[in-house]
Amino acid sequence: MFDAAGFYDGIDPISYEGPDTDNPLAYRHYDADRLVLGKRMEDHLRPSACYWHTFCWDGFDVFGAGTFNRPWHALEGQAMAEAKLEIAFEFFTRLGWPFFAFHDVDVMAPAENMVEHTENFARILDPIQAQMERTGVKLLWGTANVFSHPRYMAGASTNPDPEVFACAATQIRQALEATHRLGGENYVLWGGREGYDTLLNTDTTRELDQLGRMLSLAVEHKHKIGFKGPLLIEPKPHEPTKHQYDRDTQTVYGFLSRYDLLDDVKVNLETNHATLAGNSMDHEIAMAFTHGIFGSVDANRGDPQNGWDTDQFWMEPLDITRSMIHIVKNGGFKTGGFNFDSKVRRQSIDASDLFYGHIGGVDALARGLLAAEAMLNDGTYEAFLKDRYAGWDDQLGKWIMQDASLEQIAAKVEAGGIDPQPRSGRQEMLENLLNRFV
Ligand code: XUL
Ligand code: CO
Repeated sequence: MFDAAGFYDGIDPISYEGPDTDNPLAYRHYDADRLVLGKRMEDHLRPSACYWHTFCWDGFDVFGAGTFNRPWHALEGQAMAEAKLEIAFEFFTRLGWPFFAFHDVDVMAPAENMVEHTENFARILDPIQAQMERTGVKLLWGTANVFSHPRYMAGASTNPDPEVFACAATQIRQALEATHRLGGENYVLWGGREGYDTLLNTDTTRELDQLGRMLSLAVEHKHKIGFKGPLLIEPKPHEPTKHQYDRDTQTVYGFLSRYDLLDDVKVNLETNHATLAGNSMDHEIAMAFTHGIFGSVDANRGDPQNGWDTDQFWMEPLDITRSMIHIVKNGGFKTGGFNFDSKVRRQSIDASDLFYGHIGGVDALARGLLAAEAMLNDGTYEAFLKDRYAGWDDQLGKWIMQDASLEQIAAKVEAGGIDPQPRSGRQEMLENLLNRFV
């Protein structure tokens, strides 16, 4: 019998001890039951640990082999999958978080072909359900990995070969049904290789239609099986492909409008993807709310000195607070949460390092949430914004937005009496205000 608890020897369940504790294995700010703006902190943050970085990755990178000593990696097939499952749920319960997230291939015995995939994935669902029932840990989202297997090297939905599309559709069907059966709250589609490496071999018109077709099929199936949660596209501009079609929130919004998918599909925004696209995370969040497609967040960060997806734990107080303000003032998560699509560094080889990463990450989110609460309670920020746009709630603003023609507007200006006076944008004052509460 695999000794899952043994892997975490000496690590007790993590609890809140407050900002002054010197225990590195305790929460300093994440206090699940603390009320923030009338809601429990846990219900604001809805933290979720991910399966792939934490239990599947062995520390390999493009220059070297795995560095982690994870006993379950030495096992094979179903025994490996079940040992990993035990390890994962020991971790989730020690963290005391409400959610986890997985890809089909993360949880199952490895499969060579689609027939094996179908069998192996089906075989792990009862054990997952049993662990969820035993621990009360819930599924934030499920997804299908349709980017790692060599068959997907030229894309899944956007592959030039319809047989590959069919395999991806099969995985998506199975993963969506599994997510539904396990009570998952969302279903995610990250278009890992839905893009191109060179336009010389790519028909972008066909590929976008294929991507639209896959999404429409998934939406239809979601309704057929009665899955109530949203499908979430996860924007990313590139990596592994040179260009990914789901570039950023505004691009995804255009795609969803074009294929008439706005009722059923939202976005899962990842910090490191936003920065790779040259956007800030608060930009992506603000745009998602503006377009009515905010779904969930993959919390992590990149490194400003290298241009790839390093998936580090998100530890930037100002950045987190700016993002949190937009989430909180727009009503927060509905079905989404903060999924930690984050991983420890390759030299962080111990079980304790997994805890340090997740403890620090959720503490940083908690601090950001408290700072956002203070900033919103202070009122200066929202009053400033209201005042800045007040003209649009007055007569002239309403008339322009609702009734006037270009001719009428011009006639009014030409008659004199309209002479706008410049007003400060107060950026420094607002930045100082933010810094005060962080
Ligand atoms: C890859 C990434 C994925 C998705 C799920 O950059 O973020 O892990 O979150 O497929
Ligand atoms: Co992600």
